[in-house]
Amino acid sequence: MSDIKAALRAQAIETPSWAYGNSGTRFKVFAQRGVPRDPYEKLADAAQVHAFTGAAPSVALHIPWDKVDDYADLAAHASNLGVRIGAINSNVFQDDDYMLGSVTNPDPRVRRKATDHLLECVDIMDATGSDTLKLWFSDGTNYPGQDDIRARQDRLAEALAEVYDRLGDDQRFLLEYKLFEPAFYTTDVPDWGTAYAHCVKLGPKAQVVVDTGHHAPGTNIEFIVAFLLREGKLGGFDFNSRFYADDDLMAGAADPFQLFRIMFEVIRGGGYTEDVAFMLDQCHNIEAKIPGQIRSVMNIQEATAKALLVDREALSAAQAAGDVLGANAVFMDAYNTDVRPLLAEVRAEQGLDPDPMAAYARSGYFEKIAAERVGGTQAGWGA
Ligand code: PSV
Ligand code: MN
Ligand code: MN
Repeated sequence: MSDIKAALRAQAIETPSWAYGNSGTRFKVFAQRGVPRDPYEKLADAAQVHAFTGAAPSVALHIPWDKVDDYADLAAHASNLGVRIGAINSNVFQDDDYMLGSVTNPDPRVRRKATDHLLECVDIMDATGSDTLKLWFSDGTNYPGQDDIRARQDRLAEALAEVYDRLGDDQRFLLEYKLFEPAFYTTDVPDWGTAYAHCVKLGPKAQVVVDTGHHAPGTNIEFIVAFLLREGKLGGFDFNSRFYADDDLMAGAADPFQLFRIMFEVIRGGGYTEDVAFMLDQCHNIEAKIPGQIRSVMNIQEATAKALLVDREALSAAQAAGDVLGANAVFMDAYNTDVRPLLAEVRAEQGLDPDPMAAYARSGYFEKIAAERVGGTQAGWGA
């Protein structure tokens, strides 16, 4: 049990700056009180999540949503708050020029502009000390015949190679895939296989990131995780929940069993190290944002604790004996264990309140920001 506790204490879950701002759907953004007015205040809110969970020491930025004049100063601010800058997320999907694509656009001028943005993100990594660049491309087409599918892959490969060559020795990029949206006919990086193939060609500093909301319904995500880990190509996760498409709901809310199965494969595959980033990619449209992040972190911790509890020896023995029901029972025993008391104990041993949700609510932080901050910004999504 002491091993399990140590593993839980070591877990780090990165929260996204955009989770703290106002967000919504294309129908309506419901503004909340006390939301941050700039990236500095987003970091302050993220620091609260870390303060109450002890498990969220880094914060992902999204550029240009988090554009500031002095990134080193922003990183120093994070450090003063007890957190650090995590992945730099590029944004080549919210500019008029990108209507027909960014790095895969048929127009070389637009491709240049998009690639330059990605290179600028590497500069921001240098300035903030971030070691990870996250690349998601909304590129694709809406109609058959609209553009040459193969030429778009060539353009993508060219841009990725340029960014790859710009990375420092201790930097990497994670290529994110998504089945569809906003492109509805072809998407240029629609699945893990496409992302994987590009990353393999480029080398060890290119890895795949799995956003749990980016698959067709029914996709076995834990298989993808097992496969990518086996190939040394799993760079991390964008965790969130989905009921229908890319819903960006709280991790572990829609399908905690799936989250457990994913965490089991991470642990089984030797991916429970700092090489595999556990990031949240969520928006809290109707729920409070800081508590929404705290709840998400706790949900991931619970899935992780259950996955760590799987009796691997008993499981292997049952598997080797071809004992289908026995193996499944070992697996389900772990999943059906109530790990909340264990996690409460781990927190207490770390000097934290065993109930982060209640402790945050009692802290008065929300009342303070609601009074101080007027006119918070939108997260970028729903803008
Ligand atoms: C795209 O749907 C995505 O998952 C990418 O990670 C973006 O950068 C992110 O959403 C922003 O929320
Ligand atoms: Mn994502
Ligand atoms: Mn997404």
